[in-house]
Amino acid sequence: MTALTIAGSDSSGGAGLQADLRAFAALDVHGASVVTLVTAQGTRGVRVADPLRPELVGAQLDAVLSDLRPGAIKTGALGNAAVVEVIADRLRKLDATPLVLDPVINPTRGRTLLDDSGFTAFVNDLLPLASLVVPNRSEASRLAGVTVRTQRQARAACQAIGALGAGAVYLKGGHFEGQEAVDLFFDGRDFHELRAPRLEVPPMHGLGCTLSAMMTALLARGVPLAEAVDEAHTMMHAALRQPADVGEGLKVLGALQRPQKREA
Ligand code: PXL
Repeated sequence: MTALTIAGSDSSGGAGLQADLRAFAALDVHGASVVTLVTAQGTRGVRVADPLRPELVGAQLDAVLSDLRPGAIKTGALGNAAVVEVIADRLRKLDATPLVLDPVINPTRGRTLLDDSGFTAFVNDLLPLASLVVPNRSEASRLAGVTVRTQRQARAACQAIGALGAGAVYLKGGHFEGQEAVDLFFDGRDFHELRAPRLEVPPMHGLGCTLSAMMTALLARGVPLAEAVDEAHTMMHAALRQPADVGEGLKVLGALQRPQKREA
């Protein structure tokens, strides 16, 4: 079983394609990786983010897609419009491969990972191809063009993102209720809330990449979408209990474990 990540390199290893490959491996899925941009960063923040030439991104995609058969594909940091367009061009030609978009715009600390024209290209060219988009609240606000603070706004944002062409939306931290952290999954028709006890976690790096990569790996294994988001949510919640201290700045996730072996 193979999944493909199309994402940026994080030299600290906590996020980006390094986090994606680690999540794929935790779910016994072979990872192919197409690099879109290279960052220079430790755990304190992104110092440099440099997109690759679009031809080089296209050549990687052609090499992978003409040979390997990923069961699911995800995107992460994409950099600029030229890179987004070359990816959309190649993905448009695939039919029925689940596509998960992590709409990475700004890292927790440091330089932007998608410029303004890249954002426009992302909305116009990639969103309509997506099976699932996995924004945080600020990304959802930007995509939907509405502020996302309340539960009602979170639901409206999911519907607006669906109307832009995405098949489903998983909004991280859709709202908070007392002691619970609630994520919101919109399957294109109905809303589902995924609840977990709210944890006191230190500032961390790579959570969004890892969550969307776990979903992608499960889809590659043939797990249906609603089960894949639920299982990834459970795995993430368990992993959040063990932050790893690898540098002076943000913590990263420790061990990733699948709760129990299932058939798929
Ligand atoms: O967490 C988002 C992210 C994605 N991809 C790369 C990153 C980051 C955050 O720093 O560096 C390459």
